[in-house]
Amino acid sequence: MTEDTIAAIATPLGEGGLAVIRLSGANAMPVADKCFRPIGNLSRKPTDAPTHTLHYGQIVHDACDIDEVLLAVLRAPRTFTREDTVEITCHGGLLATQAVLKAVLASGARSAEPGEFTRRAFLNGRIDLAQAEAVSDLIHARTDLALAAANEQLAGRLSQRINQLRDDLMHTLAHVEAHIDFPDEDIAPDTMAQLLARLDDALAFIDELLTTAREGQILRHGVRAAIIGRPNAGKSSLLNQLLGHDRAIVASTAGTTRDTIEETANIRGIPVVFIDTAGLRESVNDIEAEGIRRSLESIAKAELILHVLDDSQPLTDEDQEHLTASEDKKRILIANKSDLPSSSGLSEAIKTCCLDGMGIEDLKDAIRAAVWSGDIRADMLPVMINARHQDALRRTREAVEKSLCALRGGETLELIAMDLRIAANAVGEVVGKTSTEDLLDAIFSQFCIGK
Ligand SMILES: Nc1nc2c(ncn2[C@@H]2O[C@H](COP(=O)(O)OP(=O)(O)OP(=O)(O)O)[C@@H](O)[C@H]2O)c(=O)[nH]1
Ligand SMILES: [Mg+2]
Repeated sequence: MTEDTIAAIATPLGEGGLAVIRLSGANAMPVADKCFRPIGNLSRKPTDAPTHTLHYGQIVHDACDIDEVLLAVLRAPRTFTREDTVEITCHGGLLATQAVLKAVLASGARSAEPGEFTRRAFLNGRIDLAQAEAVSDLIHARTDLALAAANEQLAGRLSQRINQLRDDLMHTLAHVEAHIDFPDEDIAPDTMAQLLARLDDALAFIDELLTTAREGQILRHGVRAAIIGRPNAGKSSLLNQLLGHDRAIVASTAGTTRDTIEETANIRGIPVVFIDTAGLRESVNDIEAEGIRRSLESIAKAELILHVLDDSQPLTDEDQEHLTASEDKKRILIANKSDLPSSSGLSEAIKTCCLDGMGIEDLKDAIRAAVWSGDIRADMLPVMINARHQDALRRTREAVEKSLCALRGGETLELIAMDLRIAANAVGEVVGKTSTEDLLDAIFSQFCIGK
């Protein structure tokens, strides 16, 4: 497979000033030769061009001129894939770009699979698996914080820590194996203490990494926050304030919102998916009843509840009921309509006025504080593991714990070595030191074509 020369459009499909078509593989230059006619004294045909140079010319197909382009010649190994690479910058627009790609494919390249460029970068040792995943995170990042975390991972911050952990485990394994070779000698007490201490350290370190999983999940997928409360409390007004534009219909009629409305906003760097819901009450008609059923479903699925209460009126029995119902959930109470005289008796609520945005900034701080735990150590901030890393690290932890128990319990060294090997393999999965085709397929198929 990696013998082929692959090609794809690397820029988003649609209308744009320019688009880039990327080719990678051993035959990238000869393939490009066939469809590129250099123009002017300074331009060369790709096979004759020095590396990292740019050439002006025409893409031709079946003796027809297709597009006027700039063609970059990038020779291995100083390229993203570590293979010979050609990047053709052509005119944007769906048809023009596709015509250039067609000419390239007709010259002997194959269409790239999703993520295949990045997969080659991984297979050729340019980046490890955690870094490859960071490329995808980078593309999909929805906030500056998510982008920063993806960049740190791409720069290898997570990989460094994972490699360190794996090295430590391998070191301990080597130590244990050395003793297996000399069965007559017992492990000296101070050596034993050292081994135990090392494994304890490894466990503590794995736990540190695992604490970043929730935040890692949040940065990649966002947090779901349901805006709930009785009709007319100001839920839709609050959604509009949080988004900064009028998304939902606001009206003085109770029961205005029927269907749930979902919108994502960047709240202090965290992608938050807000769900505006139908006001909760004993419903009087079918449509509203269905809306309320959906509200309850959203509440069940949300990680965070924003409970909007009307500060200008006394709390009703229904309000109390809903307060009790969401007691076990992470929630923020909002005393809205605080421009009017207060009569709700709410003390621990954030006061807002959705007519002028008063209190919205405080609410954003509270949302961040509620979903972003403060327990991540400062030096762990560049590290935000994903669900796959979490799974591998949990298995690592389990195996390290087993080997610790076995060591303490005086089990045979073979057994301890076996657990340590399982641990080292599991942690190696994070950076792709141990990986299967299936795993790679699963990861890279989530990429877009051209990446
Ligand atoms: N005085 C005052 N009125 C507000 C405030 N926030 C919302 N309102 C008004 O309250 C009414 C209801 O607002 P909505 O945002 O539609 O309330 P809701 O909770 O979405 O209502 P339903 O969709 O019917 O459940 C509208 O007339 C708003 O203008 C506020 O902070 N102060
Ligand atoms: Mg509403």
